[in-house]
Parts: sequence; C-alpha cells; structure tokens
Amino acid sequence: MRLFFAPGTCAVAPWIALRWAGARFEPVKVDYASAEFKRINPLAQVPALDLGGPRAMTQADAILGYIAETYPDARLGPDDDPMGRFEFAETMAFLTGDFHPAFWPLFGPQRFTADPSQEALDQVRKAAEGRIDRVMQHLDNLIGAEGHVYRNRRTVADAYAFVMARWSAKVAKTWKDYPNIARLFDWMNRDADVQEALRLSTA
Ligand SMILES: N[C@@H](CCC(=O)N[C@@H](CS)C(=O)NCC(=O)O)C(=O)O
Repeated sequence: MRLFFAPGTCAVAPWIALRWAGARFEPVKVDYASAEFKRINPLAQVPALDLGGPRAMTQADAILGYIAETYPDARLGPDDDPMGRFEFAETMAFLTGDFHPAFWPLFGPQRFTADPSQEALDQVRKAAEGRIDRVMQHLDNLIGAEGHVYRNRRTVADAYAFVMARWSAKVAKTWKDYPNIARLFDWMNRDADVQEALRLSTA
C-alpha cells in the first residue's frame, strides 16, 4: 500500500491514521503538479492511496473512512448506531467541505481573482481570514472539553482536523487562540505516531 503525500498537506492525516491503525504502508512524496502524479490523480491533489488496484483511491474523507473501516480494532471510525454514524458523517463532511476550503484562498489566492497584482492577492488572503475564523470556531465547539473532534475518543477526524488546523499558524488568529483546539493539539503533539508522521513527512 502506497500513500502519496506532500509535506504539510491534508495527506498527513491518512499517514497518522495508518500509523494508529498499525498498517504497513509506503509513503511516497510527490509533486502534485507533475505530469507523473496527474496520471495517479488527474485532479493533481493529495492524498492518494494505492492498494495496487487499477486506480489509486482519492479524497481524504473517503480514504480516512476506508482506513477506519479496514482496521476496526483500532476504533478510528464512528460508533455503530444510526446517530453515531450520522454524527461522524456530519463531522467529516464539515472538515472536507467547509473547513478545508476555507483555507484555499489563503494558499491559492490566484484562483480567486482575475487580478494578478500582489495587492489583489493580499486582499484575497485577508478576506479568507473571516471564514477561517468561522470554521475554526466551529471546530473548537465540536471538540469541547473532551479534546476530541468526534464524541470523546480518538478517531480519524482528530488526525484530519489537526493537520488542517495547523495551517492557521499562517494567519493572525492561530490555533493557540481556540482553547479546545489547543487541547487537541496538546495530546496530538505528544502522540508518538503523530510526531513520527510530522517528522518523516517534512524530512
Ligand atoms: N477534495 C480533495 C482535496 C485535496 C486537496 O485539496 N489537497 C491539497 C493539499 S491539502 C492539494 O493537493 N492541493 C494541490 C492543488 O490543489 O493544486 C480531498 O479532500 O482529498
């Protein structure tokens, strides 16, 4: 099994989840804009997970769900009841459909304006900060005092939220300004698998 990743991206979340699951995998660092990687994911985005089949799996949310389901002993997925599954799906939909896109204008401002000037790009980045604050606040509320994104235990949602909330270090109001996110960071940063994933993925 090969995990295609780029440093600092959401692809580090499946890396952490695979470690928590005790899975054997080979991390492969890619240039997502390269022609070679576009043959693996035509959308030119990481993560992608290659199980050796006709095509690699894509979409972080779906890959994390696959990991949780494939390694049930690690208990990284939802509780097995309708409300438990609903809350998990709702949380993952928020992370992939609201949280992640809030950061797109920060990292790719040129995609949000036809004006190539530095001033226009800076304006787009500045405009992104309001939405980033909104989703960070929502994440903080989801985590609550328990320190976990889903209910009160470790799941793939913690890994996913953690790697993306780290991006807030690039704006004025960082993860340190949200007490419950800071609580999540506190235990995640002490987790040996997380430490290894962060170290090796940036090496
Ligand atoms: N919908 C995709 C989005 C993945 C995504 O945007 N990945 C970023 C890294 S966090 C990326 O590859 N960006 C490169 C680009 O969009 O050019 C998913 O959830 O996996």
